[in-house]
Amino acid sequence: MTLLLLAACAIDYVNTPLDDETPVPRDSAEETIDTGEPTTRCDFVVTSDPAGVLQASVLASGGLESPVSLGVEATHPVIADVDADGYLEVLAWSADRLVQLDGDPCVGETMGASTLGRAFPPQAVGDLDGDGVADVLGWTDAGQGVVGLGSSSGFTWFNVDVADALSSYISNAAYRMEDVTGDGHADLVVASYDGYASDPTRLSIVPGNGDGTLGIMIPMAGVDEPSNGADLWDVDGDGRVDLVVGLDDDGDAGQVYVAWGTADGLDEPEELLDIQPSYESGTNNAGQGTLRAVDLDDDGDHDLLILHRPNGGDFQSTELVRLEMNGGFGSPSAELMQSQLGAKLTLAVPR
Ligand SMILES: [Ca+2]
Ligand SMILES: [Ca+2]
Ligand SMILES: [Ca+2]
Ligand SMILES: [Ca+2]
Repeated sequence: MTLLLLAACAIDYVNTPLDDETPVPRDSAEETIDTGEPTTRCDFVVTSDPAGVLQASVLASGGLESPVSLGVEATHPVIADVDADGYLEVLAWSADRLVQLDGDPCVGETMGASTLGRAFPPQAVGDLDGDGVADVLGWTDAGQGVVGLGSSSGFTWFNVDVADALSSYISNAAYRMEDVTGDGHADLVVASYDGYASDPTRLSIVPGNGDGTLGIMIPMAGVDEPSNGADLWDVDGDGRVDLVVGLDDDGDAGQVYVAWGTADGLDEPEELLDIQPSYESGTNNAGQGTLRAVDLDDDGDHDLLILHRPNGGDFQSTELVRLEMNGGFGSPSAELMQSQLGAKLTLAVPR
């Protein structure tokens, strides 16, 4: 794949509050850099280094600053303000426990990890109960769904049934939980496949009830190949949330699909882009990865971040590229953001 390197846009990054609340300043002694500005808050992206240790890259000036190690080997990171203090936290899966990393990398703070006493990797983040505070959802190895409702006083945990949406091999949640059924309540979307090689992806919606609980799984049209990445956002700006899903090294390696949002669901997926057009069939090619959407250049629509193996083989050569999604997709240009990332499928963006 030829990467067209785009000149970084000289746009000052503007912090986007997650809600209308004024950030609560924390103990100033925690901050190692005095910016001279009012309380600093920013967004950052989490990937991992070749050893699988999480690292944060602050979003600034239309791109990503150099990554800073978070000192914790973990997978399945999600980023959201789960305690309503105006600062982002990272939830991740480390040493078989759910951990929360606190601290603001935007002002040079070290993010410290604490164990939440739960044993499931985060899969998705969103506001399931509509209280304005981000919630987390995941499932255990045994397929038991778990929801943690975020609040200023900590999480409220309970089990949910997501078993019908999962497969015995691989199941990936769309990173964000957003309303795709049109009732105003955030929903879970799951992409799962039953084995390696060219098995198709089953897609399903597990509708949210608006109180954190989930309803009966709704199957939707799937795609022909395995999928390891999925995210929900309004790609074409028509006011309806869309599903972007794909990225495997088998079948049509590197293929990404979009399922356009309808009034009450998601349309049949269609081809969106292919980051490995040199591989149109076969198994174990380059292209396996994951994807997340984030507005890197603060122009109001999201860019697509794709973490993938451009050369096949192990994940030592994983790289992160940005695809511009200006009001749709057209022929996306790719800009290399980071290379030589390690652990596979470790990519989180602010909810
Ligand atoms: Ca917070
Ligand atoms: Ca919530
Ligand atoms: Ca819904
Ligand atoms: Ca849309």
